[in-house]
Amino acid sequence: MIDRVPTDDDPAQPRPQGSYSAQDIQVLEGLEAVRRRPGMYIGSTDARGLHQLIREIVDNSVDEAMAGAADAVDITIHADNRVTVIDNGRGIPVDEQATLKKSALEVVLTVLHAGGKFGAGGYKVSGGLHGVGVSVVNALSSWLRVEVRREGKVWVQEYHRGIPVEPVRSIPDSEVQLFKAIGTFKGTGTATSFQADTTIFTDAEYSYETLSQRFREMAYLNRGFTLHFLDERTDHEETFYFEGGIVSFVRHLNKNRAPVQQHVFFVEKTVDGTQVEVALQYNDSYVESVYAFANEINTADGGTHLTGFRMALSRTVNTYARKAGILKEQDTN
Ligand code: 0RA
Repeated sequence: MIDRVPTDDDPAQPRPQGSYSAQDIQVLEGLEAVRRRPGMYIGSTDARGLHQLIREIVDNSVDEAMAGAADAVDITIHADNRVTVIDNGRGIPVDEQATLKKSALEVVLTVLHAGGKFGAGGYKVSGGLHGVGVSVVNALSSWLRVEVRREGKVWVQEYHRGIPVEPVRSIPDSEVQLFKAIGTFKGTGTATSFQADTTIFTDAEYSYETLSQRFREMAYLNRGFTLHFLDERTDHEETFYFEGGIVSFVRHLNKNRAPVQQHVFFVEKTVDGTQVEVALQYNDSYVESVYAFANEINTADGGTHLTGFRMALSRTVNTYARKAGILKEQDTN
């Protein structure tokens, strides 16, 4: 049952013009389901879940980068704990979505699992822990504003607890808020600003360290992609960009150790639509540092990608050692 359909005597609830269609009611039910059981969508409502909100938004920008359509994202934590994320991707489509007869932008922001399904095909590669999309962040925000730069115009929509305050519209430069606040983005892109709902999250403080670490990792995993992070609470600011991607990551890991070879070994291959990258360098210690990722997620417990890599590496080293006479045929591996 829905218990949040706005009524005339409920002025606190924003409400679109006109009457509710069955689809509107489905949207409201979806948002309400997220608000009733946030843990099912965002993992938890503590600090971890709170940080996951930012991650969901930034992951969308990284998806644009993986599609070759964006090369930068700008993340700002404001003094009032509002968060703004701006990318220079294609911008979320704003044209009317055929089945729902609403701007695709509104659909992406309000319909669960609607992200990435519009326009020219979905994303082939997609990062994200839950991958639940921006509509979940919207449902769990007391306020959210999205601005899209596309086709020479800026489009906007604002929401309260995921419910649109007004239809998507294009705005004159004088009404642009988010892109202007950062200033450097021209062309196309998406800017999202949100305030996490404090009635849902038990923790309201973003941790600079947690976010900074994650953004650094994302920069290693997406070579050539720039993440700029500004914390207006403290004026701390960092820019992450690694031309070498995971090669830079391995160099960073071996920074205080003695590498055995000068170069970091790197291989990249796409097999049956699955892209694999490996970077490796030996050092003079006896402890190994292995970091494996799948779809941008650190797979700390390993998995078939890591097992397969280890097997292939051992086999290759053993084969070479036998050929080179370092191992005799009957020697153990
Ligand atoms: C759906 C389709 C397209 C782009 C996006 C979504 C998109 C979503 C987000 C979220 C944050 N930044 C984003 N940038 C893009 C493809 C659009 C096209 O084909 O022009």
